[in-house]
Amino acid sequence: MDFKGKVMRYIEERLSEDGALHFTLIDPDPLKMNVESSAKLARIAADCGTAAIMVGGSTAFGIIDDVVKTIKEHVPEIPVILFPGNVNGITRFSDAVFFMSLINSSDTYWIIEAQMLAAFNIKMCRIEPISLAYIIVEPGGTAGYIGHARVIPRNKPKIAAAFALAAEYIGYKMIYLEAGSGAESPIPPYFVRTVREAITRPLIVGGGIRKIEQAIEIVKSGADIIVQGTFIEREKEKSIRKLKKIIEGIKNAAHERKIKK
Ligand code: 1GP
Repeated sequence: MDFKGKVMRYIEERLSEDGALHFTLIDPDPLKMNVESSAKLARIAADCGTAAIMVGGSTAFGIIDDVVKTIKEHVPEIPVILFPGNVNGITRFSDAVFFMSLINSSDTYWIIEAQMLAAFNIKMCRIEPISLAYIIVEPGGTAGYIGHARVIPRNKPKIAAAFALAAEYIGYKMIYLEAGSGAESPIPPYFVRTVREAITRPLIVGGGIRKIEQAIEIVKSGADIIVQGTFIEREKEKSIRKLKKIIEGIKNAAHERKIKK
């Protein structure tokens, strides 16, 4: 399917159909993944019902072109969205890019300068930019360290909510709450709820989500999109049954949430 220029519309349509979605993050770090294993994981995730494949990571380099091209060949039915860790995380083979700004960084490079450096490249690649405010919460992992984030303490959800509301007022299309890839525990439900209540734009939550109960609680608290990377990477084929259940759980939790409203 051709998603060129239609990815944000696809996300909005899927959100209005399903209530909440699951995205799979593939980190094409050549030290742990190769082109074939990345495409295989993407295929497994799509078979389980994930709604999009995100490709990127803080330390990804080198093989991004081949990884995205191969994923597109093996998984044509859902979009591939870049999740770039830096200006080198762009490839013309993807459908869209999260044009993200790490809004709680203390370094202007991660807020607007990397974006300035990448903007014309994205225009020439003809991939759809989807503006996204990226907010890193404690512990923050590699993304927090590399991005000079002033990580938001877990007992200060109002700070994150204020960042998210400011991002919505500025005009970002989506808000992403990140605990850091591989975080010991995901962002807690009360934290997600506080941010949800402040904003109307789609809310993405990721980092450390491994169990169905965690995904369900986060959706019940108002997340629109759950991102999983490490869990799928670690479990590989073994994740199929569990991942199907998690994605079903997300859908059911969103349905319940809708009825309660
Ligand atoms: C990281 O939020 C994503 O950017 C996914 O985190 O790898 O912990 O699933 P995990």
